[in-house]
Amino acid sequence: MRIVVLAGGIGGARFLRGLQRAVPDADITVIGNTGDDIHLFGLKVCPDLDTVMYTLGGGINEEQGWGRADETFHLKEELAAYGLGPEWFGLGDRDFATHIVRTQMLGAGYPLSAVTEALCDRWKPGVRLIPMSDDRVETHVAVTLPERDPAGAAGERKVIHFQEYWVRLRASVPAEAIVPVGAEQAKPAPGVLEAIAGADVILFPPSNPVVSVGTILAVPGIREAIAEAGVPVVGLSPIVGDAPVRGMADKVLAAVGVESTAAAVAEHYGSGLLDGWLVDTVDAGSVERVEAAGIRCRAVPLMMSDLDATARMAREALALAEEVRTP
Ligand code: FO1
Repeated sequence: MRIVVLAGGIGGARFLRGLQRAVPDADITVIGNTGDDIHLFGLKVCPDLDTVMYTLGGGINEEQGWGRADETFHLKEELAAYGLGPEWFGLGDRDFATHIVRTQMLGAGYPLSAVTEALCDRWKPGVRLIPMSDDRVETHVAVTLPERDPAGAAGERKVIHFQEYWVRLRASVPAEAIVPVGAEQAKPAPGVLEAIAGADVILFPPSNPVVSVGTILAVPGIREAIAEAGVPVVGLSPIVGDAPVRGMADKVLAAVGVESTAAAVAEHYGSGLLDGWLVDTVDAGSVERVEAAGIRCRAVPLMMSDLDATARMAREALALAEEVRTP
């Protein structure tokens, strides 16, 4: 079975581990979000691609869901000693090696998709990981700076990099606008449209529907390819009981005028894209509203508490896909 998954960071990576457990013989292609990418110390950092690669390759820091296990931060400390910022983004020594290899290969002219393939040669994630685009896309967020913020005057309106909003500000102020800079000019990376066209099923894991899955869909051609693929598209809600399971998805959902509920996220994706939607059992009351939006809906446990629980979720998603598959 050929499965295509649009994945962001931590939630997407954890779901993929359960999917691999559920269907070990499946051919899984992951289209990875690159809108979270950031250039630091002259290096290109790809948080969502690395989180998938490390999580499935066995190198992830399990508690954090990002960065490497057994990490040290000597390089970060030395850079700070020289006054070279930013200090708010925790790049570890082992992680730096990934960014140095990536940046060196990009500098030699390899596209991000080829670089990602080369990095995966080491990590062997067991899926084909393709960035959504080889072109630079970086999500920025418009905010009104909080009091006494070092980045500017209190109350000053500013557009900052997503990572600064997410990591330095901890999404503590509302996101007034979310802008995937460069998305309009970006082209799907080689293999992306082919994978979608050749899929038997397409899954939206419990990743952030705005800054992860939403950014992937913002690359011209990807949303259309999925809508026209003619195979089941099934998503799993990242919102359980009106709150994001992890992260701060509610902050960015508000920015695009979507309430933080499982049903609202399904409606946000729309029946033109989604054929099926899984909500958690606590949100069983929203099944009717999702079905009224033309999207088949089932309520099943959606907490990825361990690998078996995640594998069960993946099986439920694949079962729903067969239910909605039109001959
Ligand atoms: N997230 C944090 O909350 N704090 C960090 O210091 C941090 C550093 C970091 C370094 C490399 C990397 O690949 C990810 C990192 N993240 C950090 C997570 C990152 O902000 C998120 O994983 C995604 O961008 C959102 O899904």
